[in-house]
Amino acid sequence: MALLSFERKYRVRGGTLIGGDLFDFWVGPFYVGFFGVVTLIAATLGTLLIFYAASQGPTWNPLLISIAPPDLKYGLALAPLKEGGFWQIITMCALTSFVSWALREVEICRKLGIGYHVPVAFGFAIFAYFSLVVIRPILLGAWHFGFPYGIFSHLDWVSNTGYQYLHFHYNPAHMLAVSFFFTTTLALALHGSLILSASNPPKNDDGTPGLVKTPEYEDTFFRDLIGYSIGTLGVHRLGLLLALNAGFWSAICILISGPLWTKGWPEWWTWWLNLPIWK
Ligand code: UQ2
Repeated sequence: MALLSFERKYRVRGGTLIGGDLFDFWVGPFYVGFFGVVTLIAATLGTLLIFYAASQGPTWNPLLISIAPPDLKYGLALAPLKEGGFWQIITMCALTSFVSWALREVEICRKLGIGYHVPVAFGFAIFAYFSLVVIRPILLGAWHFGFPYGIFSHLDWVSNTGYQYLHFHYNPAHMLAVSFFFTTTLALALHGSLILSASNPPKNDDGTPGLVKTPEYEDTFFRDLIGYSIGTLGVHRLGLLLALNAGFWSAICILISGPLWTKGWPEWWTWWLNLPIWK
């Protein structure tokens, strides 16, 4: 089915969570919906606030602009705008816009009658951000512990927070997250290259285009190589599992740093080093 006739067939009324028919329309290629309106308002307001807060700061250098969270003394209270209040409102705009975006994805899934895998996956990314700027600051008792919104300043925050625990690579949840990130890139490299090898094969000897190959060729490649093929559906299940775990353990590794473990992460491993079996 051609793209346009497919869209005509599936651009159907209904599936909305809120607003009924009121926002159930498209602008050009984009489905709007109640959550499209909310996303647009929150993202625009947040972006304008970033620019306004930046205008109150000492620089327009894009690398150096930084909108910082409140001082420790404000605890979990609202702070004056120029002392972290901008950061607080920008954070609320960001979260509102991310969650609305996810719910707009849900409405599109409902219209199409497909699963909620994409919004669920995006939910893991939102959870990671939410962990950094809401859950961990609340557990530590102050918005101060959120990260600053600036290019260099957020890098400084990551480095300083890492060194606060002496060597963040010894954080077991961080180890899991990094391993999942690496395995995700391995899986996508294998999958992307395998798909291209079969769907965009070399030219024939006479210069005519090579024939697109079936999934059996993909299975056979990996069966010849390692005696196992995970399959065309399985590789996507694996990819989603790996990617979601990367985000999930990233969130866990920062949530346990401070709220659960305040010493250096290398010291956490003493339980293992002191197991009686080594004696
Ligand atoms: C596969 C398959 C695909 C793939 C890939 C594999 C036909 C098109 C990449 C091979 C993947 C395997 C064996 C899993 C590797 C495990 C990890 C943890 C990276 O079999 O089926 O479909 O794209």
